[in-house]
Amino acid sequence: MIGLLIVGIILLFGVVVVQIGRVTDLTAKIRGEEAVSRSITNSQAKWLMVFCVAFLVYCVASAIYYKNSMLGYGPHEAASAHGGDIDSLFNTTLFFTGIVFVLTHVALFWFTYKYRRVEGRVGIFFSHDNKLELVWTIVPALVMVFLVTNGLVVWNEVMPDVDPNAEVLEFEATGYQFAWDIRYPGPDGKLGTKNFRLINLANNPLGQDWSDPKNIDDFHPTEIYLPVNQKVRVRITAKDVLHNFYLPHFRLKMDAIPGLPTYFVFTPTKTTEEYREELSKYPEWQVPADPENPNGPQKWELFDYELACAELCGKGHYSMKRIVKIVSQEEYDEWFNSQTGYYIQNIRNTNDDPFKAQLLPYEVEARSQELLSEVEAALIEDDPSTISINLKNVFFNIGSAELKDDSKYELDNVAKIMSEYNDIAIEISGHTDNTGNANSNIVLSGERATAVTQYLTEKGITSERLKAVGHGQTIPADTNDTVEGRQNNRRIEMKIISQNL
Ligand SMILES: [Cu+2]
Repeated sequence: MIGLLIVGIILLFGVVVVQIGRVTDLTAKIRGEEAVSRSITNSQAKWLMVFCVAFLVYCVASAIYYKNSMLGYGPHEAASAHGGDIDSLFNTTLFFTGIVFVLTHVALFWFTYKYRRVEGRVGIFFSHDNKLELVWTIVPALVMVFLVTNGLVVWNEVMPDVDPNAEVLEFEATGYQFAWDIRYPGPDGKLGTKNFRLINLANNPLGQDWSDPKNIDDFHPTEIYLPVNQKVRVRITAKDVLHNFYLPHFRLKMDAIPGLPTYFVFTPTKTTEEYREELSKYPEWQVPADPENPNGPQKWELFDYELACAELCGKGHYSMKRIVKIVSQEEYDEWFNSQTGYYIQNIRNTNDDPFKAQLLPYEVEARSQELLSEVEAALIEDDPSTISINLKNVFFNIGSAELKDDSKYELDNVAKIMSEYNDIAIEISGHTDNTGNANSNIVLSGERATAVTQYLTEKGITSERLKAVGHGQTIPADTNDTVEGRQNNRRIEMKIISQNL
């Protein structure tokens, strides 16, 4: 129906044009061609002047009307340290190009009016004018030199990379069709190495080399958190086609190129909360975020900085959005500490783990804390000797009392705790599962317990504070019917047998 109406309107418009043409022809015949042509020229020249004024007024009015929606104006002042420089660069350019824009338009339309066809007036012809040539070459050249110099100064301030040894928070953004993979370096502060040949969509989207210890704590968060006023270096890269890492509120925009990391260093200066505060002062943000729910949160309350892709990289391009949160250092630390490494979550102890049978430093550290709190918990009991503490990761070669190398971590922790609490004595007990001869199990478990106390003596704990016993299979901790149960039964335990030595 609407289509039919449109066709009808177009047809009618065509008829009107043809009719006007006919009427003009007829009047021209009646009044003479010359007179008609003169009157048309005059009215066209006047209407063009009217159009010029209306157009310029419209340009200025729309700029003023939409001012608060533009980056750099109203609530949208830059949220980064360098952003103000870029904004003032834009303003300077806008000032000069604005003057030229107005002048050329006024001249264009004024000339069509002033030099409209007038009976008997002839144009002046001249082939060359040195003065004119000089003016329109030198003036734009001077303005260009000023703009380019200004631009170079800002470029040099905004673009330099950081000193390789500088304390800077670095994270990595990898664009792909159609999302960003974000990677943070974890507590070691260093991003692990990558190799594109290792990329595997199932459990290694970035191709991290798991044999590099720097990769162990790297984590892949869903949101980008950054502490306010902290210098940040983003390593920007891509996996498939060109993307563009764009943080409009921070005036940061950098191409993401497959195979060639680019960098951008910036310092966020406004927290998300502060930016929201700023927005809340403007009426256009004081409206319900969801028009269907007038009592719900207002638009400014739900504002978030965002990362977008500013390259038309494919049909899902619009979905390359990530929330960016700028928070205080305390909030950042809390968030940072709640993250778990990608390796720890997805790779540890799988077949892709090159450290499968080994203990890793973070595990040793975590176990050290755990053991200390188990000992402290036992010490506040009325009778600590009722509490058996299972010593984890104490391993022996099969059928022998020879300690394996990995056992030293746990035993060193025991030695450390005993030096700290230098008034306690402990009993080390050995236990086995029910395979083999019961008596020889008692002997073996006793020898293993002794091997442990011997190791502790070597670490400087006096033998009076240590007692070794072997219980063999007599005190099982689990069932002996499953492999796992038997494994739990083969163990070394520790008990605090006296305090205040
Ligand atoms: Cu993209």
